[in-house]
Parts: sequence; structure tokens; C-alpha cells
Amino acid sequence: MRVRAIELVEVGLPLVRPFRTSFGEEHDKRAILVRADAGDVQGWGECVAAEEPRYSDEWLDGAWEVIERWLAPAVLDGGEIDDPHDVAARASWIRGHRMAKAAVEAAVLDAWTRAEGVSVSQWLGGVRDRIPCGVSVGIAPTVEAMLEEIRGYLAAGYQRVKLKIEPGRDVQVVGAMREALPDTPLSVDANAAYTLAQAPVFEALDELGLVMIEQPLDHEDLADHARLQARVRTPICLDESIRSTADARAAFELGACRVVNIKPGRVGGALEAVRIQEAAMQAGVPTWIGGMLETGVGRALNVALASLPGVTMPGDTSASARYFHQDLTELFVVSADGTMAVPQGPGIGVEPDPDRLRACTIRSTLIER
Ligand code: NPG
Repeated sequence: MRVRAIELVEVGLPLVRPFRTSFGEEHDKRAILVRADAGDVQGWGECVAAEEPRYSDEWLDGAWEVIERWLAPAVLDGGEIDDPHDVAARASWIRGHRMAKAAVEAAVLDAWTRAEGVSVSQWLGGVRDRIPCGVSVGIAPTVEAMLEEIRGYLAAGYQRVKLKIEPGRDVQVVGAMREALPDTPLSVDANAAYTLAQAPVFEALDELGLVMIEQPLDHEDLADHARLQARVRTPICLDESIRSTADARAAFELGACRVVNIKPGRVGGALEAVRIQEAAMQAGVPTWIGGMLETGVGRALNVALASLPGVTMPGDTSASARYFHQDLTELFVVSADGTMAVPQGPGIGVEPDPDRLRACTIRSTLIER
């Protein structure tokens, strides 16, 4: 397969409700969509870099430039693609920029699997056609507002609820949720907002029967995560800290976590995500697929990854309607049993609707050869 053109399209979609984490609040979803044009087939990928470099060191405008200036030329000028793994190989000289790399690889992977007539799930080695779904709840102004939102999600079938915490809004709020919802599988996500000196917060959360505590400490501090894990029974799940298979192996060796949240954007692509899932399975560590408020394009890849054998926990793979009044693609829905169908059609199984895409486009550029 030869990719002859790569188009970048920046889109903006209003969120159903603002999403607040320990590092900020998002009202609109902005994303770069990447279209790989291979003549007879085309494929789509989504870049999860946000407008500001808060979650990681990547940001939307930076990712746009990296793709336009270096990644797209590396793919376009490298000749015939013999396998989707070629994308990472051609981009390997570019240090970092994993979200940008993941988006380009995703577009090529979609085109490739469409040309082969197989679904991405099948091509990656997926083993299930429905996946269990959880939901991530942003920090809400009041406990009552948060409870009302959560009750809605539980009524919709979601199997696990993740609560965002930040210093000052942690033990008390989570305790109130636990009291109101004694049997609901609850987890918390701190987005790296604490230090080991605040371990007593996690020792208190440890009493609340949580499924996991996600990314409590700094993203570069595996050693302190290991120290914290030794002090609490609740499994620590790492997100921001795991950028590669090497990071995952180091975390397992140190005992820094007992669960991993895998996001293809954070680790440089779906193919690296598969390797992390394999390393985790070997280490006996369960994984799940995270989310970054993706449109249907990115969501479709996440759902395909969630069908892999080692991905055994419900992920942040929620229904399109949890994020958007109108998405760009066919909608992802969660059924009453809290599961979602894995698209079985060729590629990622969904495509942006041209009219809808036009309506959401902020800017676009075509890089051709
Ligand atoms: O449902 O897609 C979703 C959001 C899940 O909480 C979620 N994502 O830290 O994992 C996270 C968080 C996030 C959202 C991170 C947006 C970065 C940007």
C-alpha cells in the first residue's frame, strides 16, 4: 500500500457537560483528525493532544506541526508500506511526540485493514465482540450534582465509575459517594496531583473499597508509586507514567502498580499498546483502555484495543452520547448490561460523516506527493 496524501483536519465539538480534572476544565473537544489517502482506500486517525500541555508535554498545535513537518513526509516519502508497523519504524528518529505518531499510525492502520477487508480488532488479535464499559466522572461543583450524574450512568448500565480527585476534594467526596453507592465499583483518578507526603489521603481512601487508585503521584516518579503501593491494599493503576513497554516493565519490576490504563495516544500508537498489553499479561497485571474524550474516530480504535485478551477491566470507553450531542461518526452505544459492541466492519468500522465533519472543521491542510 502506498499513502499518497495525508490530510490534517482540526475539529471542534461542544461537550455535553464540562469535564473537570485536577489539571483543568474542558468545555469543547478539539482534536486533529488525520486522513491517510492510499488511493483505493483511506483511513482515519485521531490525535488526543489537547490545546495545552497539561496532561502530557504534547499539545494540539505542536502535534499539528510535528505531523505536517516531519511525520507525514516520513510516511509519504518512505515508499510502499508493507505493514502498519512501518509507520513507527519510519518515525523512530523523531524523539517523543507519541500522540502525533499514534494519530498517523492509526490512519494508516485503518486504511491498511480496510484494504485487507478485516476489522482493526481482528487484525490486532481481539478476542471479544463486546467490551465492558466504565465511565469517568469529572469533578462536579457539589456532591449532589455528582451523585445525580453518577446515578444516571448506573441506570444506563455502566459497570464501573471513576471519580476524579484533587487535593482538597478527595476523601470526603469519595466517602460520600461510597456511602450513597455501597455496591458500585468505584475508582479514583488523581492525574498526578499528589506527592508521597500526602500518603495519608490514600491510606484513608484505602478504607473505601475502591477498585483502584489511578495515577496518584508525579508521572515521572515510579519509585514513589512503589513506596505508596506498599502502603495501600487498593491496587495502584498507572496512566501518565506509562509511555512505553519499557516504562510498563520498569513499573512491574518495581511494584509501582498492579493495574495499567492503556491509551494508544499516550504510548505512541495502537501497536505499542498491544505490546504493553502483552507485557502486562505476562506480568499478571490486568489492563483497561483509557479515554481522552475522543470523537468516534479515536473511540473506535480504543474499542478495538479493548477487545484484546489482556484487557480485562471495564475501560473509560463510554457511549458517544456521554460526550457529545452529535458525534462525527456512527454512534457508540452502551447497552443495559454495560457493554458496547466492537465494530466488525473493515478498519475501525466507522467514518466521519462528511457533512458533520465540515460543520466541525476549524482548519485543514493537505500534504501530498
Ligand atoms: O471518558 O474519555 C473519557 C475521559 C476519561 O478521565 C478520562 N480521561 O486522565 O484519563 C484521564 C482523563 C483525561 C481526559 C485526560 C482528557 C486527558 C484529557
